[in-house]
Amino acid sequence: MKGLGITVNEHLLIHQKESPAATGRFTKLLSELIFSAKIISKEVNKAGLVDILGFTGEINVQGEQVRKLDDFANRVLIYRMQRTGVLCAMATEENADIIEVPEDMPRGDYILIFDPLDGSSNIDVNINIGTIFSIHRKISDRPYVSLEDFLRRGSEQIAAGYFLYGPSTVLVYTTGNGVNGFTLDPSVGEFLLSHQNITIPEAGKIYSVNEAYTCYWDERTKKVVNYFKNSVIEGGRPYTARYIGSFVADFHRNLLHGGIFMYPADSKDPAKPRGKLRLLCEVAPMAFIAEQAGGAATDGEQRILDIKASALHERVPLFIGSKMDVEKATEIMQGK
Ligand code: P6P
Repeated sequence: MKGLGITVNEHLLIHQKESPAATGRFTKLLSELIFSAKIISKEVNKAGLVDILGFTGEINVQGEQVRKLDDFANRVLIYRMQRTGVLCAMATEENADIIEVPEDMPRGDYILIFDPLDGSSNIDVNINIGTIFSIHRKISDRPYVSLEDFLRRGSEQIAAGYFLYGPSTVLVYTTGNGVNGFTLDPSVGEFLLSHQNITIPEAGKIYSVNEAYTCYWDERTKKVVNYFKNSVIEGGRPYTARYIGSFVADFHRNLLHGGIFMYPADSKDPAKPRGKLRLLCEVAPMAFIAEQAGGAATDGEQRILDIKASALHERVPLFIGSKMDVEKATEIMQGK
């Protein structure tokens, strides 16, 4: 019937045979992620009205001050995802170590890695923020979970996605068979299919990078940014700059409209020479989505999805978005 949208679960059932990952257990996992996101979305949408803004006074493993909403989102996801019965362990950007599902709870062989609330520096000023998730299957045949089960290549992901909390709450995810977007209809509390088979334009008109760090970049990085900043074609300028400072929001805009997002290596923080974004909980899931939508993602040298993580909170430089733009940036970074 026209006007009745397709829910996420209906979409999963329709496409279950096409996506080996889209099993009943995966549906259960995604449903619990969706329920968690609905809880988080409700708090985000009333953040200015209740005492959920500001800081908890703690410092997370990233050395960042933990915001109350970050902590809330992290606790909701850990609590709910532990009870799905299909996970054996998880890792979150907020916690130093992996979190095994307690022995007294039903367990499965899925592994979940997530950033509970990315872009949290924007929370207090009402700018879009998001939850990013990555799903792997346990590989070791040992009864217990080890760090080795987490230090994987992005190409091994079973699924990846994000929730974007903004004017509407949007879910975008892939199970390796294209990318689809769903928008939460608060009146019925369901995510309805709103962006079917998302395809990122081959070449974009947007470049996203924090140019305040120019003085910290190497010469090749400066050359890349100058290419997008100063390209001229007949009829004017091919690119415009857009940078929200919230990765999920910047990525989502470029995914739909085309463009490149860059967070290059820089020398501003000796503790983070390879840039700020985390491979496992931010970069690899977005790279999976970008490639499934016909785009690309590299660290300036190699394909993101080929990088085998060497540490749980490893950071990597990132060039992600429209295929032609990422290829151009990577060529320049490689000195071609
Ligand atoms: P900068 C948010 O804190 C975040 O991790 C990403 O969401 C965002 O893209 C990036 O940091 C912004 O970092 O250094 O430009 O403020």
